[in-house]
Amino acid sequence: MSMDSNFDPSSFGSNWDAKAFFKNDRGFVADKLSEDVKEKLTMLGAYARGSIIKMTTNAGSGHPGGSMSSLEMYLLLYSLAKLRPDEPRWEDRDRIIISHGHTSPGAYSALGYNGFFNVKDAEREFRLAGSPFEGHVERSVPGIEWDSGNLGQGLSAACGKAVAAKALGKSFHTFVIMGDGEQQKGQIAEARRFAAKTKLNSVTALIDYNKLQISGDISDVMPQQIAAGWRSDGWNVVEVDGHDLDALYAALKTSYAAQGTDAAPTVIIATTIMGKGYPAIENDHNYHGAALKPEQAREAFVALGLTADGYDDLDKLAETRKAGTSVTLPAFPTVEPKVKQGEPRTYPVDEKVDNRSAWGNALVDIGKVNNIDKADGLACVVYDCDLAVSVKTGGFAKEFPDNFIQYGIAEHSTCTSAGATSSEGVLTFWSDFGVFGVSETYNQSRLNDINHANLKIACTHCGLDVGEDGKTHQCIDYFALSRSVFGWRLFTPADPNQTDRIVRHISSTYGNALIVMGRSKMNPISAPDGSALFGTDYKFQAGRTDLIRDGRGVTVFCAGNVAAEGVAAYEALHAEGIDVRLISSAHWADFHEADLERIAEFGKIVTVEDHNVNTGIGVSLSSELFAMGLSAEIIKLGVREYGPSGKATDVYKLMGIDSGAIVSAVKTLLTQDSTPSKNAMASA
Ligand SMILES: Cc1ncc(C[n+]2csc(CCOP(=O)(O)OP(=O)(O)O)c2C)c(N)n1
Repeated sequence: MSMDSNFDPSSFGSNWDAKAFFKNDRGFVADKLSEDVKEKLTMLGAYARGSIIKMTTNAGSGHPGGSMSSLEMYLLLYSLAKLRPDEPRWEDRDRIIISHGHTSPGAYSALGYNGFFNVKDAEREFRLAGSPFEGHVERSVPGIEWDSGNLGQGLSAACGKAVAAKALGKSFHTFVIMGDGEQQKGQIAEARRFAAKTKLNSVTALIDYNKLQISGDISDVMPQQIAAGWRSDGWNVVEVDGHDLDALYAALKTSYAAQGTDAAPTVIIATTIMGKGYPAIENDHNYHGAALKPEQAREAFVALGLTADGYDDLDKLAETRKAGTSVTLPAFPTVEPKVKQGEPRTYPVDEKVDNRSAWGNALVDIGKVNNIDKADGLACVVYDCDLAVSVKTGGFAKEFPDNFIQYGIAEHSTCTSAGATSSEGVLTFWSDFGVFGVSETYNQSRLNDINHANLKIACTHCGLDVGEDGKTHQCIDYFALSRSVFGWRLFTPADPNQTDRIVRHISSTYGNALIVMGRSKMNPISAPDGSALFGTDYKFQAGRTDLIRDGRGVTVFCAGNVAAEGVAAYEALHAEGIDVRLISSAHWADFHEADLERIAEFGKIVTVEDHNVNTGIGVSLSSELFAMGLSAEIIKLGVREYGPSGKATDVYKLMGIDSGAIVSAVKTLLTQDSTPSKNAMASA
């Protein structure tokens, strides 16, 4: 381990090296902690507490209280779990998920003193703009597995990792550490039921039971029966003193050894003291999230027995911090599954099919062509939240029951678990209705994005096309929400054939992706010659728009479900001798310049979307045209209020996004005396 001037190796014995010292004990192999190991962990505890204080005092902010109460858990895990400090992303390592991400100083100290990096770097740069040592744990720091800070998601992530281990045939164990106030989050209950149901005993949960949270005593803020809650959901509950190394070790070892047996998963509820180690702040909730002043920090060093000459380098840390960050760390590597797309299916134009069936069929094809049910096949799972019949993953479930995961009505946890599974190199899908798979789980998708997951979410019942379910079920914000998370790619197929191609495309390209579909059956869109437009010769091109019909005067620009309305409008206008240009967009990346020019060529555009008109494609297109210096008159057709219950065709009509509304908008633009766009003048 890299020593530095403020870490006094003489107190550990000559030539002491954490990496070498703990190496043979990793994997909780010893029956109990040896005196030597215990002594070293105790000493590391003092140093690590000193570093927690240095980090937070130097930054002038952060969370010392919980970091100090969780510390023995961090030390035991980072010292004795199956990890390689020199090879922190070794694929068979145990996974340690920190759910209460604000205790990052605790994790960074324990990792630093185990030789994952130089703890001095974290002391100097904690919370400094540009440093990897962020306020909440970040995966670029060696040893950290999952960015967190949004409380309540860690257990779900741990479950997702455990699902991945099973799918990949790996035997790593996953630990997750949580706060006790955090137990108030409902998502944790979703995850623990899932873990209990699936006997996920490759997960060990730990709770830092310091009985305090930001606003004070956890039982005043929100009374809860933590142990009883876990027990009633079927977990094995072990209660220990969280500062007693022997007791904690015994609990961890027993749970670790239970992996693969018939035992229920274990939660270790560790009673601790917030601010443990500096009596002046112990059990004081004010230090949940407040840094000590330098003079308090100095007092704390003395209380911790850290009095070696030169130990107090707070002034030097403050000085060097001014120079800015100097630590750069490689990004967490992504694990990309190698997926075969299989042969596309083409649905004939005279056969009514729904996009969701096309999705379900493509999914089965992908399962088959990649041998996902064979030992040497691709690791692949599909998550469901009690909607397989409607979202058309039932065929997959029947064909591949072992690859199908029923998570119940627990979308928040499912979203996080599925994201975590995908991050381990497992081809992972989750299918749900739009309101649950997009609108309800925005924050979980955001955290998956921050973690560079590779989750494929297929949402049906998007827009107003939800059958007769009405406004509560109409997801009209998929564009706005998915565009608000930087990494998510949004796909809006126009018909079943394009759905098929896009499912194959997203399966075989890395990154989070959302494909949105309506519910209704439709005839696949035809080319002018009557063949399927997205048929055998069609190749999906990411980031490009599709010319459905060419014409002049006005461009009708649509996305997804409403492309068919665009075709109907084109035909009605054509019958009256008006030929418009009809373009649809199936992938919402930044527009290609040539596409923008083609859309704006006539200076008159009607945009049509089955989405909130205030935050959808119309406004997005307008701003991109403006940025390119292109001007056009635009009529935006879209959803302007929550829609009523009814058949999609009737609801579209009532809400003004059907073919009739498109025809009227085109005629309005054609009768208006308008200034042509710059581009139109140039091409005239
Ligand atoms: C979902 C969510 N809500 C609120 C917060 C703000 N927050 C950060 S820490 C915290 C209290 C956590 O209490 P506890 O789990 O007991 O941790 P400890 O105080 O022991 O560190 C809150 C409310 C958050 N990070 N995430």
